[in-house]
Amino acid sequence: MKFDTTLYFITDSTTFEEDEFLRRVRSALEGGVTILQLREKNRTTREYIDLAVKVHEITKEYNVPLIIDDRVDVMLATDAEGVHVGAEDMPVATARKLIGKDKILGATAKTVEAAKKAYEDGADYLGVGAIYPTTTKVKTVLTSTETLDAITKAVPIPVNAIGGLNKDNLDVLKGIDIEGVCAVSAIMKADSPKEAAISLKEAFGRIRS
Ligand code: TZP
Ligand code: MG
Repeated sequence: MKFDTTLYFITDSTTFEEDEFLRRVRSALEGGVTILQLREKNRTTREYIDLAVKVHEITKEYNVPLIIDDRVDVMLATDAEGVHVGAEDMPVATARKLIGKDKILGATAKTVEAAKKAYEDGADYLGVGAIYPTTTKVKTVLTSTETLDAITKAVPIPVNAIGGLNKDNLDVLKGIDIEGVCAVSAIMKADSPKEAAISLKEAFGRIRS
């Protein structure tokens, strides 16, 4: 399936009522996010599926692929466009076997070796980070921009930077052949997710050119 990771929005619903969360998802899509990941850590399977169905209805309106974090079963149950697995989630090769060749499979990689393996095992894109410390609740360590650069050179699939990124701090990524940037809080917690998405996309466009 074709996809564009230029502006990869990862959601965090933890501090919002559902209506407000869905309103923010729509606002971010209005602002031009190109791919959206639903990332839920504290919901039951039923709740995860229910929310994914609602989010999927919105992403479909904007023709933006919905990626489900971690949970292949939730992706299959909702016919979302893809799934993203981290180092502690289902192995990339197993996920690929379960979802088939047409769904989008993303993986997290923090080293060149892990990146190559994820690619060989069937990942379609990689998320690499955290580039900066993040305030989003996540178990992660920092990844240097040197490692990010080396990963982009080691694999032929799109590589996105992630972690603490916002419209004002993308300069460290200049000259590195990333496909796009991932953001949670810069969009999710903005007064206007739409405006935040627009300015993040513009900022990335500037460092890329
Ligand atoms: N993986 C590495 S950092 C991160 C994830 C899921 C969270 C990024 O969140 P934010 O708010 O954009 O720093
Ligand atoms: Mg994960």
